[in-house]
Amino acid sequence: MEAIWLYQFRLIVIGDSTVGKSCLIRRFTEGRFAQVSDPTVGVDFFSRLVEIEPGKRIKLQIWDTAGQERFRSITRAYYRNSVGGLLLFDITNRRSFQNVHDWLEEARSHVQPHSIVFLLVGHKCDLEPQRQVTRQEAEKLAGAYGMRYVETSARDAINVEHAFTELTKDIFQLVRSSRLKIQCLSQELKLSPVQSLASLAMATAGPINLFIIKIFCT
Ligand SMILES: Nc1nc2c(ncn2[C@@H]2O[C@H](COP(=O)(O)OP(=O)(O)OP(=O)(O)O)[C@@H](O)[C@H]2O)c(=O)[nH]1
Ligand SMILES: [Mg+2]
Repeated sequence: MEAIWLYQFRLIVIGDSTVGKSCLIRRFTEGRFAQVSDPTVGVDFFSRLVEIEPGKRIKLQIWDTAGQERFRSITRAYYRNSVGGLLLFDITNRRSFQNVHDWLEEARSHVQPHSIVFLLVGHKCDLEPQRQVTRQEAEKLAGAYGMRYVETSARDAINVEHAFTELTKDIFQLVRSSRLKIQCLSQELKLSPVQSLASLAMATAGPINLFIIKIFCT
């Protein structure tokens, strides 16, 4: 029997308040854009399937966090079980770009000794005339952190699919190379902390649903 999805990945979306995190996620999961978007209170949850290769589907559990400082103690708790993340800034808001470093530090300090695969996202790219951060400097910063850089617009649906799919593929590559600690949804399957996909496939004789939560720093 073909599995509905091969794996579940937990993703976290972070960045300053009003950079457009909730709108980006809603565009991806619900296919719509609302001009008026209330600030997120604490954390919201979304999910969607993505097909990364023909017949290979991944279920994404997406945690939409509040950018406002007053919710930081709540949002911190969600780093721990995330395998990937989108780190957003608004290309029309230089301050949100300057804060990227702090967001990354915050994330790193809460997932150690593991790490999260981040994608740097320059959002609201439909507002080109108001741009305050050049693509070159954002690419340079992403490169320095070993991340990819993508520019998106929830309003005009630019690169939204691309951003989530590329991040999912990057995580999948790590799964393939077995640099993951795997937590299985099925209680019957007793897995060692790190187990190669090949041995997993042999053990189960077919596709299984895995809940990928952690990546080892290698
Ligand atoms: N032009 C434009 N505006 C956008 C886009 N995405 C979001 N916005 C606007 O940006 C504002 C903030 O969007 P949200 O998605 O609520 O921001 P957020 O990052 O979730 O904010 P917090 O929940 O407070 O952390 C809203 O007025 C949106 O309409 C976009 O792609 N283009
Ligand atoms: Mg929000």
